[in-house]
Order: sequence, then C-alpha cells, then structure tokens
Amino acid sequence: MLLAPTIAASFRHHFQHEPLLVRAPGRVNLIGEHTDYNQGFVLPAAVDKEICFAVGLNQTDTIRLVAHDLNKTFSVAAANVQRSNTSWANYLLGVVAQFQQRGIAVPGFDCVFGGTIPMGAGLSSSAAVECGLAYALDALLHTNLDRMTLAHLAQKAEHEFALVQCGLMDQFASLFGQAGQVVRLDCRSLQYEYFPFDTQAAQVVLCNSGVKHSLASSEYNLRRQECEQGVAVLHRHYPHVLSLRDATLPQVQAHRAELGDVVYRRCRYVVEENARVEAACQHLLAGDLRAFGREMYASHAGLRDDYQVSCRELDVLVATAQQAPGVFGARMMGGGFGGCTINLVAPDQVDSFIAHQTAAYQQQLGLALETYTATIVAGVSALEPVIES
Ligand code: GAF
Repeated sequence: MLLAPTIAASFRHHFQHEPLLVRAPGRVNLIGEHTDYNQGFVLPAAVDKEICFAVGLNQTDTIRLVAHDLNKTFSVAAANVQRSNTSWANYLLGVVAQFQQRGIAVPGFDCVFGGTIPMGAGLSSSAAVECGLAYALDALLHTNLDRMTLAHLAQKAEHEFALVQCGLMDQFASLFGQAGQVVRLDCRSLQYEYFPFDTQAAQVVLCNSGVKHSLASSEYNLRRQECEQGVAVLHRHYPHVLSLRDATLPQVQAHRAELGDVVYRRCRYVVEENARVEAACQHLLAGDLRAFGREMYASHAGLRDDYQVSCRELDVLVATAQQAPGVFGARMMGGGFGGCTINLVAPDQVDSFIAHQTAAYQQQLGLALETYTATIVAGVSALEPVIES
C-alpha cells in the first residue's frame, strides 16, 4: 500500500479528524563525512526513502503520537514536554521543545508517522523525523520559519533530546534537497550550491551492512571532542584557526607531536576530506566520474584508518565494490560503525553489481546483504490531502 494513504488512514482511524500530510526524505552523502561539525563542506542529496507525517491540531492540551511502523503510541501534556525514556518519541518531543524555547506556544496536536527509511542504515531517518514534524508544526502554527531556521531547530532537537552532537548536514539535506541535484553546503557560511547529478552516467546504489553499532553516538561525540582538542592546539599557534576548516595540512603536520597521534589523525582526515569535497565537485562539473570515484575511495580510507569510524563489514563492502565492473567509487556513508556504503555505478551494470556484492558479502562474512537504488528527490514538502474512496 502507498505510504501517504496508509498514514492518512491510520490518522483518521486513531483521531477521527483530517490531518495535514507532509513527506520528509532521508539523505545520502556523496562525499564530505564528519566535516559538517568542523565547519567544512558536505555534498548530500535527499533520496526517495521517506517518512510521511499526518499531523493535526486537536483542540486539547495533549500531544498524541503514533509510530505507525512500531505500532506504538505516546502522549504527553503539551505544557510538559521533556526528554523521555521512549527513544522514538524523543525525536518529535525535541522538535516541540525547540518551538517552545523560541517562545512559540504549541497546543495539543495529533501525529501519525511512518516510512520507508531503513532504521540504523545511515540514511538519516532521525533527521527526516525531526524535519518533517518541524515543517508540519510551522505550517499548522503559521510561524513562517524559513528552511534554514527549521534545519537548525531540528539539529538542536537532536542535540538536546537524542543527545547526539550532530552537525547540520542531515537536517539541511532533508529540507533543501532538489530532484536530480546534489548540494554542496559550506557549513561555516551556510552558502550552498546545487550540482546536477546525471543518472544516465551513474546511479546511487546503497549496500546496507546490516550492522547497527550501539557505539555510534558515543564515538560520534568523542570524535567531535577530539577535533575540538585539535583546534585548541592549532589555535595557540595560528590564532585564525577557529575550526579544522581553517587549518592546512602543513600546519597539522607541524604540530603532530603536540597534537598526539590520535588527535593528529583526526585532524589530518578532516583537512584532507574538505579538500576532497572541493576536488570532487570539480570532477562532477567536468563529468569525470572516475576521478570523482577516486575521491570516494580516498575518503573511505581516511574514515577507516585515520578517523576510525568504519568497521569490518563496511570495509569488505568497499573492497568488493572496488573489484566489481562498472563501479566509479564507493565508501562508507554517514556517522559510521555500520549502516550503508554508497556506490556510484554505471546504470547498465547496477544489476550485476548488486549480484556481485550480495554474493561476496555472503561468501566473505556469511551475511545477507540488503541493497537499495536511490533516486534523488526534493526536500520536505506538504502533500495533497488524500481523499478516501
Ligand atoms: C551523522 C551526523 F548526523 C551528521 O551531522 C554528520 O556529521 C555525519 O554523521 C557524518 O558526516 O549523520
């Protein structure tokens, strides 16, 4: 059954009134990993794995939430929204709290949500949940917040209620995606530029390792701290260095001993990854997918060896992709410690690539592989009301 009619029908069943319908996509990131919170560059796109929301004010003081896919409900007084022990509800409550922190009164509302973004696959289902509800509440409350404000609001919800000190990439991609385009965001100036992605030349194929490391959020926050430690050292020598975005490789190398081995490696990775995003965008403009793919492989090597956020399963998937015909590039994607690899594959080789990866994953690790081909779509939007027949 189609997603939006299913979510709308569930809403009517639970709440007996008419909702606003909103869709919020997940994202891929072609290159630029762990650079967003270092004020650097990222190159994401919104994809056709989405969360659909049905939301309506309910003229009461209570917020009533239904997680359609989990078959779970949660309710709370609108005046008493706090971080809860129910992890799925926190993504929504965090958004409500952000409206309230901005002095916007949030009355009681009903919300059903569900979707097709695989959980824990690194496609940012959490950002889609946050951005979709932020967009819906903005529409229902007539607050007219612009998309960048909604992205920041959703990011802060993640910081305060999911306790992950994420950068802005995922929320930005879910809200600013454009069909058929990838978008390079400068996470310091917040300027962004769209680049057409030619699906005749390559398709985005995702290989889901199936690994969901519980370490992911604690290690993520630790990486952020290590980068901050690196900045503190570099800033003493180069006062203009306020983030790793401002540092050069020779500067990082010059202070290797003072940084210490671990922090040195983290810094080296980030500085090199920023340069790779810049180079990759030039290759994309020139239509040179082989060169683009080389940047992806180098990104993976840095994430594996210097930033140390990969895992055996992801490394196997990238190594086997590198052997497969028709593959321009592959790397792990997102925060790491599991989730998906992103692969750029010649369109006429996609089927053989998937067969190759599936067989190799089974043979080398004894694991079943799930794969998705992703289409690049527009960011969060409202949907036409679904009329029940
Ligand atoms: C996660 C975070 F949410 C993003 O902000 C980003 O840092 C990414 O990991 C790594 O590039 O998806």
